[in-house]
Amino acid sequence: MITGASSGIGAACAMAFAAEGCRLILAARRAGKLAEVSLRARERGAHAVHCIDLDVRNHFAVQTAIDELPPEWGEIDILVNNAGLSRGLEKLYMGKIQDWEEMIDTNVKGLLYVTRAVVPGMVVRGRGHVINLGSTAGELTYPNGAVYCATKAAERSINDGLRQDVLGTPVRVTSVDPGMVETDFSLVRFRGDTERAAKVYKGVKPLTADDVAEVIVWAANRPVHVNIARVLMTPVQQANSLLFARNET
Ligand code: NDP
Ligand code: 8X3
Repeated sequence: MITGASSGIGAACAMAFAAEGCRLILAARRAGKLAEVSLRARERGAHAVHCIDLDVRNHFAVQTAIDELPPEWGEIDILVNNAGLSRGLEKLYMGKIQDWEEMIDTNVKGLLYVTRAVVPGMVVRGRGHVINLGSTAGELTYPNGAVYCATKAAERSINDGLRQDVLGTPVRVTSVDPGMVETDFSLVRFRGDTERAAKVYKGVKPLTADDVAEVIVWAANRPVHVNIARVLMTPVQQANSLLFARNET
């Protein structure tokens, strides 16, 4: 099951797991985009695909979606907790409360809701792997991004806490923490301002969504006794969330 599978890293994960012949549950709010990803995933080799129109901020909807999965889809082996977003880039004391709430509700509470709905089944069945999307932003806060960075710092704590809480079961827990990845992320952050979004990637060859998906599938494909706790990955031109070597052009 991949949340936020309608674009970017989530859609790339759908393709990468499809190439492994997996059965995929794809979740996001934009049903049309999900249907396109679903079609491509089938062409790529997915054994079968089940799409769920889901807003992870709605606890009741998340729990119901998991509880009401058709029986042949009920046993989720791998959960990629990917749904997430940033909104705005401004000084904390000038930030918009609505933006903060959207980021916290999606990146922290949404991740918790999906985890709470899916992991009990993994524990009972004695198999499962949760792969959470963290970020370099969770390691080192950058100016004007305190709330987004805080959500990814929270992901880090939740990832580490869950790994401790499933200890003694065969369930694995991994955080994949990328730096700059060129997706719709900046377009969403700047609410469709393409010029401002393009500036984020100026003079840098960013990671692609496929680069991240490859690492996620790699973590999932380790032998069952191996748990990859965390993978921090950046473009070569990025050292951390603050330091870049941009080409002068
Ligand atoms: P995209 O904007 O391309 O994709 C975000 C996905 O999240 C979309 O599929 C969107 O689907 C989904 N989503 C957002 N809000 C909700 C919601 N309330 N309920 C369900 N799905 C939701 O960005 P990325 O692929 O880059 O982002 C994916 C993850 O990777 C995020 O967690 C992000 O924080 C993280 N990340 C991104 C980095 C980057 O530089 N791009 C770097 C490090 C981490 P829909 O709108 O259809 O609901
Ligand atoms: C996304 C990467 O640095 O733009 O998590 O916040 S960054």
